[in-house]
Amino acid sequence: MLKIAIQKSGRLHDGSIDLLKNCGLKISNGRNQLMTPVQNFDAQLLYLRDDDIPQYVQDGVADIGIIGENVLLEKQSRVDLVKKLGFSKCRVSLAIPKNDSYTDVRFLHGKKIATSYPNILGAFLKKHRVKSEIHNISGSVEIAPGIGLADAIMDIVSTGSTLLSNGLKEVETVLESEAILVASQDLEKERKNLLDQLLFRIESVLKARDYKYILLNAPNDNIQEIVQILPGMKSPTVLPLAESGWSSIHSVVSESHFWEIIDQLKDLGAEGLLIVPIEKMVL
Ligand code: PRT
Ligand code: ZN
Repeated sequence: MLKIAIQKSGRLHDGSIDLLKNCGLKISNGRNQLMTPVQNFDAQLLYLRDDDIPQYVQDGVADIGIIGENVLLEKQSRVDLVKKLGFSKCRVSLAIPKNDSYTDVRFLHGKKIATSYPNILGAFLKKHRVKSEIHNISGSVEIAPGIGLADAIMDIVSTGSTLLSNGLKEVETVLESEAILVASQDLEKERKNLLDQLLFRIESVLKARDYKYILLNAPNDNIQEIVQILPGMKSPTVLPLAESGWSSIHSVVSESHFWEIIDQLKDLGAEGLLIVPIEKMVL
């Protein structure tokens, strides 16, 4: 039995549930429950506060967990980072009042900085040999400069609108973060096998999220050139169309690559492009 800890409610909850469901696990969303069994996989879900998950995994109360990388770095728990999961992306940044002029990190010397991430901030200041006063506060960090509690803050930023509406500007990115899968460092064999099975599924789901299935029609004269820029998993499939002189080409491309080559494809006479999501991808 593998015990999987996820956030009970908050920004990581839905992404964690979606990922596990996409891996084929039958689960309920855990409203009003601490623990639910997975019906079709030898696992149990524990619903916890995200801050508690690293410690529970370290202590073996849970075997694996999904948390933000920022939380792992702050807690400094002895757990393994198994996989970056690509959702709940954010950054931990330093921000100062928008009218203050900032040159570089030396600005922070002797200043008061409010944050909920004192360890991450301490390490950053040490690296840059800056001495500041760290104010550890647990919520609403962004109001600290406005009420005279601090000269700067370090907090999570996603769109930047919280900083903007509090009259602050972002001046340094200290850390890029996303949801990660962590595991206990001493999993017994049976649990390690279950983790490997789950990880295989997670990797198939994550690969599929990055890639799209592409179908397009092209004049036969340009097939060679189109195939060159559309490599596919092995090589693209080319099927004749009912209209002579034309073929349908099918392939798999990463979404970012697709946007890079779209103009080239059109210049080569490609028509009727369809981009279709892929659910799972096993290579
Ligand atoms: O109750 P529990 O302790 O479990 O949850 P929590 O309140 O501690 O955490 P939660 O749910 O807010 O966030 C969980 C994780 O989501 C964080 O640890 C990050 O890894 C990740 N994440 C992604 C974020 C954001 N985006 C985010 N925007 N966490 C917080 N924010 C907050 C931020 O603190 C700030 O107040 O959103 C505001 C900034 O957002 P923008 O869009 O205005 O820049
Ligand atoms: Zn939390």
